Amino acid sequence: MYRFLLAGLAACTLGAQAQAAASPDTAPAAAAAAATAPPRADKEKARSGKSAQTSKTAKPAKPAKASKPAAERRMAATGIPYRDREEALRFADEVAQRQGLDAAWTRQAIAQARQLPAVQRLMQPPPAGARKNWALYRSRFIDPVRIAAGVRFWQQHREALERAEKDYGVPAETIVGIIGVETIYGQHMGTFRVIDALATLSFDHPASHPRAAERTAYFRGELEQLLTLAHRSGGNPLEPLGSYAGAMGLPQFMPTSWVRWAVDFDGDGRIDLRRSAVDAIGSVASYFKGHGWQTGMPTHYPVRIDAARTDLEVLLAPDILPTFSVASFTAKGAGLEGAALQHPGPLALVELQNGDAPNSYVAGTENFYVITRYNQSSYYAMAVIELGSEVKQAMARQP
Ligand SMILES: [Ca+2]
Repeated sequence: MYRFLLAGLAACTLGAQAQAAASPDTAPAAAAAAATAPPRADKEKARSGKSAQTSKTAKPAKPAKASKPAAERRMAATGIPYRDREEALRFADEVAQRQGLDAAWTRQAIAQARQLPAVQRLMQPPPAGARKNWALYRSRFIDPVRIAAGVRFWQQHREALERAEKDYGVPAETIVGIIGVETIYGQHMGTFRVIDALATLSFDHPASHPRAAERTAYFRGELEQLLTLAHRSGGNPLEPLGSYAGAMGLPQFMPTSWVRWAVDFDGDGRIDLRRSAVDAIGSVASYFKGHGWQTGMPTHYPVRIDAARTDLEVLLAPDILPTFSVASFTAKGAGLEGAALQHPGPLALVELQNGDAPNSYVAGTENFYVITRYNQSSYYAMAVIELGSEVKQAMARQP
């Protein structure tokens, strides 16, 4: 069903799409559903499979009354088409004009997109003020079942992982960590129609979200890209399935990321991130390389924090953006040792809250920051790193 996207890719100039740096590029798993876990409010990362089930089984927020006609009840359960929404149809016209598409075609596509109450519910921001909980967040992604699936994935795709590391400099364990956290190696890729998810978030994003306006603009950009890809390749924009945020395939790429970073890594002439694990592997590596991954650089180092003398206020001010030289970092009371003392680039002090327990800290490098370009969350990045590491260790124990 993604064949059309490849043709779309062929028609597009790679790199022509501006990557929205502040936007969630992909929409993986866990955070939104976890009120205590999500480090930021912008995590549409509820487990895609879980949300998919939700979409199938959840009742609409206001169930239709029994007296309503059957068609209306069905509509409430499956979503209201955008065919009567002037704003949505105007958007279809604008996309047609901007992208040089057939306006009747874009209108027809948008008219068949549906507003999904489940998507709106899943996109609600977590309650403000809740302490985050790294230990809880970690436990959602790192467990024996997911580690075992990671070992099987690594064994099955060893050649592609090695080739990705050679071509892009991104270690196998990082790629294995991403695909495991995102979809458990393809087990939960989402069952929402991508056009429904993107239309709902473009025209009916929950207004209560603190960044609703910015995110509406972001999702409109993604919807525009979906339509453009489908139109240029003669594909059906209603076909692709994905998460409730519109992310697709094993690596949960959004349409703009697909256009810009996805690669045909198995060489069959098309890009298929849903059925080709090899394409997914190459595409994740390509994404990281494109976001500045540096070959051989660790993602983080242990750090010693001393409440009496570490200047946390200054060290935490830049958040996860690596800012401090080793000398500056240690002068502010963040203790490093061994290889960390020789680290050539800037570091960030990464704080992970543990609910009521003491915080955890690591010294994040520029490669740690690159992982957060996949999902802007230090908790997400640590989960990816630790899952990859656990799978790697389990691989080493294999006979
Ligand atoms: Ca391919």
